[in-house]
Amino acid sequence: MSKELFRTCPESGLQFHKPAELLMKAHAVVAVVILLIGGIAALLVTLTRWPAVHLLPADRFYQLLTTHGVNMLIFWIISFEIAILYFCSSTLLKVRLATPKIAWFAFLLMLAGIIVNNAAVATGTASVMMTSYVPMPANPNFYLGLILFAVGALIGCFIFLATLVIAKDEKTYEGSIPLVTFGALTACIIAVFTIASGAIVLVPTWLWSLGYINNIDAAMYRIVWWALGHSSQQINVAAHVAVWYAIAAIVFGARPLSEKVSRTAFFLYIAFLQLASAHHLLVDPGLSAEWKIFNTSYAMYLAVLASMVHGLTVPGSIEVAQRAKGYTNGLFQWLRKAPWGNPVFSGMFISLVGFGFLGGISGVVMGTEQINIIIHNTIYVPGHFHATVVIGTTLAFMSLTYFLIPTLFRKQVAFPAIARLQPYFFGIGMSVFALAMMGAGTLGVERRHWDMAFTNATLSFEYPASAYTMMGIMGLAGMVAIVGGAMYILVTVVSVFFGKSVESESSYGIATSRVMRAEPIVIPDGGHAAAGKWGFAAPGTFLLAIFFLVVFVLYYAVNWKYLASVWPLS
Ligand code: HEM
Ligand SMILES: [Cu+2]
Repeated sequence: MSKELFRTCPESGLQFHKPAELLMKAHAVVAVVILLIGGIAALLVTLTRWPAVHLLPADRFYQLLTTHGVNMLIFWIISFEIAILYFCSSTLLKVRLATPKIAWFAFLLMLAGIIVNNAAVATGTASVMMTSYVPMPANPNFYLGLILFAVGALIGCFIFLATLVIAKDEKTYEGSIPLVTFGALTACIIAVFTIASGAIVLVPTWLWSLGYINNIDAAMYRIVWWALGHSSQQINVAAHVAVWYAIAAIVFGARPLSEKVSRTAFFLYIAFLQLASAHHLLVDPGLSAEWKIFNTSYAMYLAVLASMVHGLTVPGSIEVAQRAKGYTNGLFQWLRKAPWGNPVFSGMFISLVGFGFLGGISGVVMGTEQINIIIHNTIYVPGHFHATVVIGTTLAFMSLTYFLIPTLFRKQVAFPAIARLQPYFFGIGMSVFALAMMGAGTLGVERRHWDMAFTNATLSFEYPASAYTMMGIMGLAGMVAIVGGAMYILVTVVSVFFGKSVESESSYGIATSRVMRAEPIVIPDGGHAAAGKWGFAAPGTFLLAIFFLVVFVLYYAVNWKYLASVWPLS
């Protein structure tokens, strides 16, 4: 193994394999360009759903909704995830990336897929939206683009796995792989399952769109499509949870409270997520009520449990690390004294809280067979998933970017004042946006509807004025979030392409990450002397968790009560 193929980052101590580094950069740059395209579509779509503006005509609305959904949920997130997989294998394990040449081939396939798919949507002949349910037909290139992209991503997953094998062979680490890499491995395993399901559903659909197959069963399509659609969300969750752990380690030198518990929680994702796909089929005919209730109301909770474990151990480990540094006053001094001006931290923490409170609680409510019907197919649904994939995943990836700019790209973060505020604009804007959508959805406003007023419809329907207010708040908050997204793109693009290079100091004083290098951190006294109240190592986090549970139980109960009122039996 020739040494000049590696460089060591002076600030973080991370060791980059140069061919891997180039690949990570390429994937990250493509991801950000896609985010820009998805963001422009987000702006236009939001301005249309905002009743006072109602910008686009119907056909453009559905076309841009397709552009937005596919670019954001598939191309942006997965491109960034491939960069994360290469980082978590090659960089964290200090090993060469397996087969960089094939990795470039995979990159090109993904890029070709993005172009082919977007070109198909741009012609206006593939406005079938993200879910592309048959028998609604799209231009064959819509499916072909997705297939090319998926094959590229699948190759990327195998390169990640092969790199782990090389690291094990060459003994570049001791003991088991670090937790962050373990999280990435979880994401990778789920991705292989997801992409296989994608192939099973999209290849026949592509052949059908070309005329080689004359019928695809709509119900069967939905079952297999959601094996893809839901599982891919679990890739995102595993990946952004790994990013949370990484950032807790980077910023605080925090160590997970219990590695075993965290690893077990990752394993629960692999074991239970496929069953939870059933929550997308809750009103589908042909599936029994028992099947739906078992898979969503029982099996799903084991995957939810895993997220709650991570949601507890990440802030818990930060609290323990902060207390060890002397922030021991009261229950929350550790949190008040956290580096709120560092976007690596603030973005990650907003991501964690927003994902848990908004995404998590609404997800369980929606996933419960009985109360789902209150908000089924309303705008509550995008309210929920913007809390998970935007506040949870996207914001976590954004905060990681502020770490990668100095370490991977070797550039200073441009416009630090903007970077500092960015997570607040994006995170708070998105939170209000998602809550307003949930509010409007609870009042019945439909999802994916071009005109909530049903102008000139044969059967008219009047929403209460409050539904319009909610949609107005959604529009305004959406604009704040868009500004936050634009700030991110401005900072990253200017830093990476026009930024000053990093000499010896990084702009964010990023501490060396020991957990990511799988070495134990020595906190004086194991952190115990410094630790908390009432015999808890992390009492503040414990109190937050209790608060979470109370909110959770109340909201859940309110929905059952509400169900009784929307369905009067007398
Ligand atoms: C500032 C940021 C964003 C804004 C303002 C925004 C806004 C919207 C709006 C208004 C809709 C249409 C909802 C409907 O009519 O049913 C939508 C749909 C959607 N958004 Fe976003 N979004 C943003 C970011 C994102 C991101 C980062 C992702 C994914 C990572 C995402 C994924 C989706 C998906 C999958 C859909 C559904 C598309 C479909 O129905 O086929 N969005 N978004
Ligand atoms: Cu799902």
